Amino acid sequence: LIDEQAPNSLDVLIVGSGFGGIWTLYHLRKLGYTVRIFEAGSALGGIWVQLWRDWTWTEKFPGFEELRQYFDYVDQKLDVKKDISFNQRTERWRVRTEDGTTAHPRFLVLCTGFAAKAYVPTLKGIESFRGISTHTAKWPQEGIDLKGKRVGVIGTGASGVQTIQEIAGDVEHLTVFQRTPNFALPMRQGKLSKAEQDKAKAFYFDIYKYRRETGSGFMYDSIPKKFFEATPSERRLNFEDQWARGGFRFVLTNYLDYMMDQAANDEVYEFWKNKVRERLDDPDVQEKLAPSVKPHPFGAKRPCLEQSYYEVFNKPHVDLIDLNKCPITEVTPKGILTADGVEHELDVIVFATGFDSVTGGITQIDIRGIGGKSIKEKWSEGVATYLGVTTSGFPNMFFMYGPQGPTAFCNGPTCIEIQGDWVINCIKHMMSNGLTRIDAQREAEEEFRRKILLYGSMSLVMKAKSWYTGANIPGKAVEPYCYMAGVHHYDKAITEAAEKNYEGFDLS
Ligand code: NA7
Repeated sequence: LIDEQAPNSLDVLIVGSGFGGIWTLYHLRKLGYTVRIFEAGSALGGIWVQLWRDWTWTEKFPGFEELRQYFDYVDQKLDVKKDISFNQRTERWRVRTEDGTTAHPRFLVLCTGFAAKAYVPTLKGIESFRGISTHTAKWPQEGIDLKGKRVGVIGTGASGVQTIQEIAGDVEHLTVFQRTPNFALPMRQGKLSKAEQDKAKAFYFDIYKYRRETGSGFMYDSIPKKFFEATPSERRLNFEDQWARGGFRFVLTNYLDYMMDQAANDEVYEFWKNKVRERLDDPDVQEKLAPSVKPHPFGAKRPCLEQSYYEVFNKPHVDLIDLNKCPITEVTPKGILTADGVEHELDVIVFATGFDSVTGGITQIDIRGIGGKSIKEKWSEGVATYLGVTTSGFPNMFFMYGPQGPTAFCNGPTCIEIQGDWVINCIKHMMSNGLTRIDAQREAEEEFRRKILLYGSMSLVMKAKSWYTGANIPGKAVEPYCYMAGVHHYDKAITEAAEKNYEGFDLS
């Protein structure tokens, strides 16, 4: 630290401010040397000979309080505190991996992604199943050949949808266990030629720049208009256009307020429902996959992209079980028993049941900060971060694409570029200014959390039980886990904090 501030100016670095340290500091300084103590604790301490003349002890083996008073007295007499850096436990993380590898980095940056901890529900009899069971997080799993197998898929989130459309052509029989239908959007997959990409590269720079100026980090943005400011035919034409283009456009180039205005949201759903129903043969299946009464607002759960998902359900070897009407009673050695008494015989069960998202990847690591408190404990009642990149009490630790960042509502790479740049610039700032420690202030963190909750409360997202809100994991605090005010605003907010000399942080 000292060397970085003024190269070669430090004569002696002492570790520890106990008796020996203070003694040595005091005397070396009298000799005219430049001396510094690094002390792990936050006050003077240790064992030392007494400044005996003026000090009277009360006991032979003085207690903590008296020792503290004694050291205050020492400081008065010798004026040593000014040359001691407290809380200087070398400011490094101690990291140990499962295989025993250790590291002592100055900074710890968690790039664990938002879906690192798979979730499998507790189902009665789950251990008794004699076939193969697997989770989509492990997909594709070597050694599992689904050809000619009877396969059950539980869950119809993005992973379920993708798995179902991929395997439907291979398996002998497919049973899909659905709790909530997915409002899937047409992907419009297509090949990209080199010539096309070479042409686009000419304006990549602008694409990269523009993505940071949009609400969700893509190269397109919401229509800058409220839903009902547009005429019905204008809306219809826009919907058709975005639907035909495919991808996330239908939700991201929609009107500004369709995730806040229930009536607007209802109209978007109607459009979606009719498009999907056109592709389904059986009215019963239509009602299950695109119900007349929607279970939650459109877009309140992450819509996924599909290619042939709906056509799968027109095939005779595919069954769709509505778990709301007919829940799973138990897993049996042969398959899955549902409440209507039917035992669905299966060779393979695929759990497409999601993740302890956003926080799970971090809390599953035993990370302990100041005072030994684990991050899991800290976030057990609700997540608290400052700017979605740090959390107080865990100095010199950063994370990205995680809690309270735009994560769920952002194009992943854009989010990572914004947060990654921020973290890199912060570390650069610290290294070049001889700073060894950065920690978010509690108050700044609380204020940031209030904003996250406020933005969440303005959105229909909170009306669905999903990984966006933690409601998909039993016992997890239900609240908005991500920043919902838009990527451009997020970028601005975290950049401003850095520009204001890391406002809201304690740096030392
Ligand atoms: P998701 O989106 O969390 O989906 C999980 C699915 O599993 C969802 O359909 C759930 O139904 C279902 N589920 C969860 N628990 C159960 C139980 N106990 N019984 C029946 N069904 C259950 O996870 P994904 O892996 O698909 O996608 C995660 C993200 O990865 C995705 O959003 C993309 O961003 C990429 P529910 O809807 O809760 O009724």
